[in-house]
Amino acid sequence: MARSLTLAVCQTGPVQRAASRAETVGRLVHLLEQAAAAGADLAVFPELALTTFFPRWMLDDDEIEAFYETSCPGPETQPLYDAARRLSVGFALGYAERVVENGRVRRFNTMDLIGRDGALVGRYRKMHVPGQETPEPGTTVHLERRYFEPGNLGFPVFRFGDVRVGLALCNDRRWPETYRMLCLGGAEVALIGYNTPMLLDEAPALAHLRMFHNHLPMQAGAYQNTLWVAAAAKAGIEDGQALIGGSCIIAPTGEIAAQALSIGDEVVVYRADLDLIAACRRVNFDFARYRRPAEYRLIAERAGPPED
Ligand code: CDT
Repeated sequence: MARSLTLAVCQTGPVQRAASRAETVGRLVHLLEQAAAAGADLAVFPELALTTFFPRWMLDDDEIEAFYETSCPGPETQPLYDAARRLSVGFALGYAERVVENGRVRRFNTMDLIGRDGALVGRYRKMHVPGQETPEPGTTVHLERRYFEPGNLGFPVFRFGDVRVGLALCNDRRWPETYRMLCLGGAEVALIGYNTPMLLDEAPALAHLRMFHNHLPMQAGAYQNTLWVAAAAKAGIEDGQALIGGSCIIAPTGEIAAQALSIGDEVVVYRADLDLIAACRRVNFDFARYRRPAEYRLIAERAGPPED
């Protein structure tokens, strides 16, 4: 029997610092309702979907707490989980996670996968945390490394019904290892959330390639790993900074099947044919037959090329 999963990318426009959680969660509920009305089974929201992209600022310790969730769902986010159950649509939500582990406060850039019943299916913590700990002259101020530890949960693959789903966050989408780990873990679908600044102070000459460099690695990742990719941006002018849109759903052929056109709140829905994965594997990617893992040792041993 043919297998499919109807995916929804719930792009959001900016979430300004002045916005209340209730207001933002209300927007997300509205997007989930649109996704459900279009027949979606599973929706993806952006990275840090509940707040402004606060790593663009140096903040005092007492200012940062407001951006983190200490439990998800919490009182302010519960309506989104209630909506999932009411609509019978799952979702993936990116947010800033603050957790106390062994008496130590830890902060992660996190995405949760939520089932159609509104309950947690699984959690992913962003692996590739870009930027700096303090502003560095000549670079876009991007202080994720100040506010988040690198993820410590690996690249898990979860069951959403009978479909295997993996998660990734923003900068993760630029690294081929992300998709390969998800593929080798059995994922058929990768859900990605992102916040990507339009301008690039470290290399202004490359700024016009921001959208190309958004889609290129996701299309390559989908194709080379025979995955469906659904990626949701937080887009538009957020607290004075321009973030790119370009949210999309990509087939295992590497083709963009559907794409957002705006830089505001927008839902894009596409029925993903999961049998296309097997077809793509037949054409080129019979992994078990052709891959040479023993010859790829350097990938696990070295972070980068030798420096001589
Ligand atoms: N959120 C995130 O990971 N953004 C990065 C921008 C880094 S610019 C210093 C990205 O890869 O899109």
